[in-house]
Amino acid sequence: MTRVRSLELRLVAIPLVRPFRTSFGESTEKVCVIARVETDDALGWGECVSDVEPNFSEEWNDGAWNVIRDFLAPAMFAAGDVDVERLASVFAFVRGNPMAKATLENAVLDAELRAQGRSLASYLGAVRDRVGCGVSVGIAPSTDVLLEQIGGYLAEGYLRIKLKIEPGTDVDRVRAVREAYPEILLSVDANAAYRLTDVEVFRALDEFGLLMVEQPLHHEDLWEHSLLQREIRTDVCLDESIRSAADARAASELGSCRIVNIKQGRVGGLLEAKRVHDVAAEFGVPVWCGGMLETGIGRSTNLALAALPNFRLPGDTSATSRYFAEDLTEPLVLEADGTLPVPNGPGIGVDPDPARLEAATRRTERFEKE
Ligand code: OSB
Ligand code: MG
Repeated sequence: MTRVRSLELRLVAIPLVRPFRTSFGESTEKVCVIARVETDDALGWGECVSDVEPNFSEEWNDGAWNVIRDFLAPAMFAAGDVDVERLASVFAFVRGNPMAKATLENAVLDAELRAQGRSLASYLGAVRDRVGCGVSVGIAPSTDVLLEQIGGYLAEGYLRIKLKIEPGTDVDRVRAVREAYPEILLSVDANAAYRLTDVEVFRALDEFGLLMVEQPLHHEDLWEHSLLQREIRTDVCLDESIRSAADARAASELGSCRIVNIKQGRVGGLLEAKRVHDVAAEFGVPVWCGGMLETGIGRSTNLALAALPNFRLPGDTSATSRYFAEDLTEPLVLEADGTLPVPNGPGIGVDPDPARLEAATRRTERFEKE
């Protein structure tokens, strides 16, 4: 049981080492909400995976901040002594808003585990101490620039390359990458930019031996994904469409995908993420850990999750240098074998550097239990 005494929210901003473009927009900096909770026994940290605009999902930073301030934090304080495994039910009166809910659940869980001296990885049931890393490569200004970027990532040792695609910047780019690198593990992520009538694009992509095609169609359409999956050989992987373990079950039953990308924030936190993992395992569907360009706080959380047994493919959690010149935490550094170590200290196993956190902060608000 944990009693949260106070909550501090910060909006932080850190420049990205290069712009990151997807089918829904471009970012040049990482801007996110960081929660710090203080319990009777420890401090805990949680990073919200929402972005500046509601384009990957319905949530966005200012919205998440207000939902936490006006609904989730008051409910958490009113609940008093609360078991982190019951926190989701304390928050259930708020419809949706998984990223905001996950932020507080992560922070409370981190505090609880720090108080016990136990690592998040051990709590979740980790079976490995390092995690295979891929890179998600944004839509580049040209094919030459893309090939140069990929060459750099492969030289660093990354085990899988994921290309962001959008209509018009897809088959030709993938062909060029495949010709340059015939053997690499390669996938694409459309972030819901296509329609079922674009099936010819995916038939063309079938020729390149891709590991998967991630979220090709509308985020709310499991049915159309099941139709597309029947029409193509490449495995469909769902990201945006999977918001819960129930969605994972529906998608598996329907045959909407053969692989699931798990992002703990997208599904409302680590406990639901573990349930998604378990449902997928039940259906023989491999999962891998996605990312949202998190700082070291969120990426350490992801590394613990990715140590569970059904995370069978390299994930999107990359080293600090792929995102930031300076992170909030000590840099996470890629090992020679293309892995990142799973943090084994108490809780998420890393701490934000106070000076860097302060320098990155644009706004702070504190809430106390009455
Ligand atoms: O769809 O997986 C995605 C980043 C922001 C929003 C959505 C996605 C991504 C990525 C980057 O692909 C993954 C990462 O390096 O964190
Ligand atoms: Mg994705």
